[in-house]
Amino acid sequence: SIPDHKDKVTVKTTVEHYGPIDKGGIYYTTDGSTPVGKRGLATNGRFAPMYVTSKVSLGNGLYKSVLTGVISKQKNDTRVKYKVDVWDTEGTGSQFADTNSILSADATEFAYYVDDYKSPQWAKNASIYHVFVDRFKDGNPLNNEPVDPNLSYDEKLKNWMGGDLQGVKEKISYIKSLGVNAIWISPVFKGPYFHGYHPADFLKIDPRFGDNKVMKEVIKEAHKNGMKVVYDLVPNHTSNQHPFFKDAAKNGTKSPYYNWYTFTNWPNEYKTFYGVTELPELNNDNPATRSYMMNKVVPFWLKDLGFDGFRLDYAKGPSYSFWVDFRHTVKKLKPNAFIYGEVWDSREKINTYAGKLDGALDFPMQTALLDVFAKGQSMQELSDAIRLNQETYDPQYVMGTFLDNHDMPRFLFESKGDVNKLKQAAAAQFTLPGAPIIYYGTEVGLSQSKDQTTVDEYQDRYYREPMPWNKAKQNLELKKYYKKLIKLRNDEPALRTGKIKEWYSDDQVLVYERSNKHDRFLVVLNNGSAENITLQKSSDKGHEVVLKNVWDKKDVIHPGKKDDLKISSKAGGVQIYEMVK
Ligand code: ARE
Repeated sequence: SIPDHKDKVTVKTTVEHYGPIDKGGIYYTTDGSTPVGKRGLATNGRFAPMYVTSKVSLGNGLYKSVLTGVISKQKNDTRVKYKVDVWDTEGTGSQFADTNSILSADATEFAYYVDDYKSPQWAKNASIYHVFVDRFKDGNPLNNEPVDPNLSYDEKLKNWMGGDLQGVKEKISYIKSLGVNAIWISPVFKGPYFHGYHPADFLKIDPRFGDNKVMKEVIKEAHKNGMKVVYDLVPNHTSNQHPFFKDAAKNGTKSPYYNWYTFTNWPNEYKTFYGVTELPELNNDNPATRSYMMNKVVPFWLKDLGFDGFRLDYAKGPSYSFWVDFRHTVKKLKPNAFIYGEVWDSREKINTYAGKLDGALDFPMQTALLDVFAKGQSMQELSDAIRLNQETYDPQYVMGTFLDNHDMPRFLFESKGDVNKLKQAAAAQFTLPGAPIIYYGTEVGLSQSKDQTTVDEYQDRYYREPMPWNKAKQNLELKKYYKKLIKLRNDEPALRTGKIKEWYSDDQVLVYERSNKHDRFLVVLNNGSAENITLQKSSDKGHEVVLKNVWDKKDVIHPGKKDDLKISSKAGGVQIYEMVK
């Protein structure tokens, strides 16, 4: 916050942007509300003009400009919230996305210009199936890595297990049958490991996964079935086996790739991903690296192979500047592509990527869903998570909601195998805002054979066990339940993009409404024992409300005109009603 005694604060912002800008301004509020405004008109709070005081070209049409403006405030306004907007004289430029910051004492900020962005419509309506290629389906046994058949299962889990793109292709109809409309494909870069996250070549598919031809067939098949396909891109680092890194480590400053990495003490000390020496971090702010990423890597996956977007691995690694450029590059090639980041961090941090990216994975929501349903924490935590999401995330930002992924214990393992808890969590996931993601196998009850008890370097192997294709090993009832949930969401726009409003919450029960102009749904989640709850009829002003259970379509509740709405919630249950007047 800013010192009390000041009544004028100079705000200096450095903005990276495409094309010309010559004007700017600050929208600010002092009552804690989020400032809203555009091109000089404040919707709430106040507006102060800013002037461009310097401008340099960064090449490729990217510029860096410094803007200065002055905010006037009352003596006791300590929590000034503001956002900066820049545009060109014709008013065609748009605004940048770092909104809602709290003014600090020096009020100097680095901001990043993005288009007045809109996330793709399809992404807002997506349900995504997350495939981990090596563990999904072996479609071509001829490309398997030979692994000693005498190894124990636990040892095998550390190695390549045969899943490949041919297998994904064969299972497109299975994925389609679940009802989802998008697939996220784990990395298949050429590289040493089965998970693909150690790229040794950004432009080659590892032969153990397949080749360009089968990759294109996967995408074509998915498209034929009305599904989008998103690739898991790893822009932050390469394998230390990557020829670029090997060259830099061998030839030092004589190597053209020396500046592609950050050597702190050549050749053995360099910046890495999380201290993993096998993963030297790329210096994506180096012009040659940046240009390679934008002009070679992005077009390869998006245009040559035909992906519909990217899940961006460790998105908080590369700079904001990189993401501004990335967005511009992607949208120029494919305006409708969806780019969402893995920013495993707080909501506030995640939201700093809004506008640079279209969306992000919702780790805070995952934590809440896990805590409440698998671990039996208070339902209040979910209620808070929903409210904080509403308050924090940019409305255009598409949040991918999930219960588990390849980096964490499976939900069903955490719930100690309690399938009912998984069903509850999934029902919440599919009736909450965001784009729900299903980690392969969750829908058939895939869990873990073991916990990681001895901490070795492969802690995560049990999060990635093979998909059980044998129906005898699948929980078919659970699969049916998942299909029902997905279908319900597909059928009801209100559940996908409608508003959310909480009606009631206590430690074990949460009731919320999802609504749009046409439809209203009421979701009752109970994490404990049966309860009778009375909902205030506030918005229904004495109208008669009929609640229709979405599954059996029976009218279940007809409260009288003067009554409040009474609902009995089932122990450990989920009830979803359509509200009919
Ligand atoms: C391997 C072993 C692991 C071992 C690790 C470190 O398998 O058991 O712990 O090495 O020695 C990929 C592979 C992993 C592999 C890793 C390194 O999938 O199997 O691990 O490469 O070789 C942070 C990052 C987040 C990252 C997670 C894992 O912020 O971006 O850590 N997730 C992505 C992918 C991973 C992938 C990589 C990044 C690297 O999804 O699969 O790993 O490309 C807190 C922090 C988070 C932190 C989180 C987990 O909550 O806030 O920032 O996430 O804990 O550590």
